Amino acid sequence: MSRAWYMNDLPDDQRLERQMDPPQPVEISQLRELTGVTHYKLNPATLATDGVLEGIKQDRGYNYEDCCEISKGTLPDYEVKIKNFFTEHIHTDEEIRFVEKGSGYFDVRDKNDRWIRIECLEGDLIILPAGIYHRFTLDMNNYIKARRFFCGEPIWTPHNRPADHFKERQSYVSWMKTNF
Ligand code: KMT
Ligand code: NI
Repeated sequence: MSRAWYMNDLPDDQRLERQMDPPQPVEISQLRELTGVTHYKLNPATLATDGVLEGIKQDRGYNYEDCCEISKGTLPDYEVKIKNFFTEHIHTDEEIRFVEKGSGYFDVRDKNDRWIRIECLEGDLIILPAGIYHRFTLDMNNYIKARRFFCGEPIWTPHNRPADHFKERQSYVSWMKTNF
């Protein structure tokens, strides 16, 4: 997550950067107040021994973990899943992803409903709050391997937009208004 930017709405390949013209970068330090997204940059070289990820998991109560590898050869129903990941949706819980290998883009709506594209690279841990409208795409490298975390029994169900009647959506909107 070295970079984020407001993205254009052109019907180009979803895996391109889709920068505005001229580009409108978003400082990573602004990301939280604009969207409520939390992120950590971890060091892949020391990850196995430095205890940083274990500390975050403990603090945030992430007691479930699995791994998700997205590439044409390894993911069953690849085309369908790629399409579903990129359909705007919310979840009733946080979406927590740690990029172990490869890269991709999480697009999130800011508080004015504009798309911000967040680049996720090796070592990035991204936490999308419950109720935020978002989507995911691979980039032109066509590969990501991510760890998924959850508090308790995982629920991955996406609720496609419009999903404004969900209480988690309403809580997200009022939390943003109150805090940022
Ligand atoms: C999701 O829910 O959008 C995903 O799991 C995407 C792949 S994880 C980087
Ligand atoms: Ni999602």
